[in-house]
Amino acid sequence: MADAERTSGFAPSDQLTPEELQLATRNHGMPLEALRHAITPIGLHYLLIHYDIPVVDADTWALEVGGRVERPLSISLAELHQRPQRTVLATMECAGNGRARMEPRALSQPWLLEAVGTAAWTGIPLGSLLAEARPHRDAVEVVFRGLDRGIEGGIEQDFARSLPMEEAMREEVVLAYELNGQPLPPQHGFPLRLLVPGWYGMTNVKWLTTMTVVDEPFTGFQQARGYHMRRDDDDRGAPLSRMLPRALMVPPGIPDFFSRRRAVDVGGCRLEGRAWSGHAPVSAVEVSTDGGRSWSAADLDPPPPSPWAWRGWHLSWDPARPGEFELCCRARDDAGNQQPVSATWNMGGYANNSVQRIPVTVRDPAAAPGASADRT
Ligand SMILES: Nc1nc2c(c(=O)[nH]1)N[C@H]1C(S)=C(S)[C@@H](COP(=O)(O)O)O[C@H]1N2
Ligand SMILES: [Mo]
Repeated sequence: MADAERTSGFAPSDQLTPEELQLATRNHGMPLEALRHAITPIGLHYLLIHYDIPVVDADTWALEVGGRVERPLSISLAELHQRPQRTVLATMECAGNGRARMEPRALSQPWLLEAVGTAAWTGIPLGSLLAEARPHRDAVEVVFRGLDRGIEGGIEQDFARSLPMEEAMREEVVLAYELNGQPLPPQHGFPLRLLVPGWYGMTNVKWLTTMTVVDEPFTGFQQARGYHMRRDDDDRGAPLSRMLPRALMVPPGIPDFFSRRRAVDVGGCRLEGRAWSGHAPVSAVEVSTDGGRSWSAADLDPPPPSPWAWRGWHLSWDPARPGEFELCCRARDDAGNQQPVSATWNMGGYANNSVQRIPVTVRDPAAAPGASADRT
């Protein structure tokens, strides 16, 4: 039982396994300098694909809506395009973001901090389609099934997740066929994906093929086994849903190629980044330049155009002398959730919103290696 439940075990603390590297090269993160874009350009948004990316023929594909409904539906992509559309700007973060920084580290996609992006998703409101299908009174959830199939925890499955009826009917939930004004790229779920603003990434089922209204909670692997905050093998754990608050900073200055350690010149420096929470709007961001011993309030940019998108922040920093510094940032939301210095460990390495730490070397520009050569 313990072995079947455990998807893949734990990693040696100081070595990346070949399997983790294999996943890391398939599923890329958003380079943190792309935090400068309010809307993440296509190709810089992070990617997470459990199995293989399906190739879908848009002419023969149809979305099937069935189960506990009075009017089952089968809708082609062309028909979906003719319905009233809605665009939602939303920040999406993988529940496993930060996993590689947990100790011991769960063997899975080894995210550091980059499993996030913000996009304009266009499609049809899910509620309108459900209303048309007329769910029975006993409906409790909708199950969303993707076209991708694989084996996980020893179980062969289609990627599938469910949502309670009342969440599915929320007005911001869409079935999206466009990303930033372009048809969904294959890797982001062409031709149609679910988008539930505020929830962790796994909720947003890609390559959607069926939606089934059910009268009891869905027990599929991704719903009942994966994505739970489990302390040990015997713990069922609480299911993950909405994103906890997190602030991220654009790493300042310039990087060393291999270590990516930052070099910043003595003098003024603008620290900036973005922060989000799936529970409530971000109310504050604080920055530390001394490894978390002291904190200063950052200035928040005007609220984003959508309550589901991250909010920009900035703070000027004047490192007056050369030396070693550790920059940190943390966010709070209106619901009173505060980003912890160190998040609670759990078996899947989920929801690790521990504060970001960026080691920075502040240098005297005149003494910097190569500086004079570049400037003449
Ligand atoms: N069908 C399907 N949907 C899926 C997944 C998947 O593997 N298959 N991955 C999920 C996970 S874990 C995340 S974090 C998001 C990632 O969406 P993106 O790749 O468009 O950023 O998609 C979710 N939807
Ligand atoms: Mo994810």
